[in-house]
Amino acid sequence: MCLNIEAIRADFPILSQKVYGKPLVYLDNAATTQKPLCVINKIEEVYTTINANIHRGVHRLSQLATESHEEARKTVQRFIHASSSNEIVFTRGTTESINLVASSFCRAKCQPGDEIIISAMEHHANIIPWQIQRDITGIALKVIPLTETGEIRLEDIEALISPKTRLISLTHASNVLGTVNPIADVVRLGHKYNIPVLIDAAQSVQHVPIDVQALDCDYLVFSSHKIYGPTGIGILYGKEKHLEELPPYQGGGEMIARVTFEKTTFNELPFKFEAGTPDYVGSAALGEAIRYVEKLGLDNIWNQEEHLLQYATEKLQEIDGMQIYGTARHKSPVVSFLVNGIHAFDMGTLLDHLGIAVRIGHHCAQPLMDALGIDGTLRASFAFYNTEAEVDALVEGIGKVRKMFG
Ligand code: 7TS
Repeated sequence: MCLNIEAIRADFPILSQKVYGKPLVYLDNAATTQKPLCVINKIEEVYTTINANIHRGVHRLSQLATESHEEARKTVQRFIHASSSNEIVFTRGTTESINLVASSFCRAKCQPGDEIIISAMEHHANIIPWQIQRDITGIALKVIPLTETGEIRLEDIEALISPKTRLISLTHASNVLGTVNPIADVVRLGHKYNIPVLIDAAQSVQHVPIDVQALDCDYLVFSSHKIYGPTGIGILYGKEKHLEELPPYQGGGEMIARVTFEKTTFNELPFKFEAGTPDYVGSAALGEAIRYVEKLGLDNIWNQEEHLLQYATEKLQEIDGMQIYGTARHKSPVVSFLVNGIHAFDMGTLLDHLGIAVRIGHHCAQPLMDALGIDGTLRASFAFYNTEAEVDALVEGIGKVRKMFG
């Protein structure tokens, strides 16, 4: 089925805005996605009808707010095909989810000298939490190198695995190169050596269906705001057997069973990892976003986005002096590029004045920039609501900027 993009765009009020008097061309979807009206309305609905702190009230509003929050957990469970809603932990986002696993996992499972494997294409969110643990626990980080096309090879991962490897933590899709990693193969490889695998799905869950049971990954993390939901909330999926074994990340209300000054026992999953008042407004809105995505269908979403990726790649390649970073066979809808002789900052600023929103810089992946030997790139990233006409506007805009630079 083909999506009716015109009708879909009407669901996103922000897309009809003008910036500097020009129609907004929003091509920064890998940073955050725009929100459909149903998500925006859900936030208002919770605040205007059922707002109350959850899990602790006998009163009606508290019960309704609790039901709404737990219903959202089930929606996430269904969406990623987890076997139990106990495996779905609400966090502040991908970053907090990885920090949670890094902190609790290293405390429970790692000795000095133990090793965690990550890749050279990771976002800082999947590097620094491990470095913090390296300084606390004495673990070592090992880094999977990239090929010329910006891909990883299973044999390179296997070569890094040692008896001291405790976890592989890998992004599903690179936020810079677009590379989609063969995560099912990586999980199989890890499990061959009894090593659990964490998947950073921040750049994939909005584009392709994910089935954590079929994939058999041990942990999977993502952010609501990149899948058309609100900011400030995200997901940690963990197999129940793993989450049972990990100690809490933060202490406070909600996460306890019994507290005395001498000793505290902790609540059951998933509440053990949810200290403090949860974002029950965000969870309801995330649930709404997921239903919106399900209604469009991830297969239809991917068809449209893959088409845009191909169209944009072809058109951009026709520009003189164009260098595209990341030419993997399987890519998410992200194109990073530089145009000879023009600094990304200048190009990004001038495109902005034409109403075109692209991201510039290192994209929170400085080690990757070092590996590429550059400071940063421009990045156009697409969502299903983008159009060929918007790609044309980008290409035309780049042409204008090139003329200005003679
Ligand atoms: N992992 C990946 C692969 C990401 O792309 C991002 C955010 C994160 C983790 C962190 O997500 P957060 O929601 O916790 O911040 N990536 C980007 C980006 O590419 N531009 O802005 C944010």
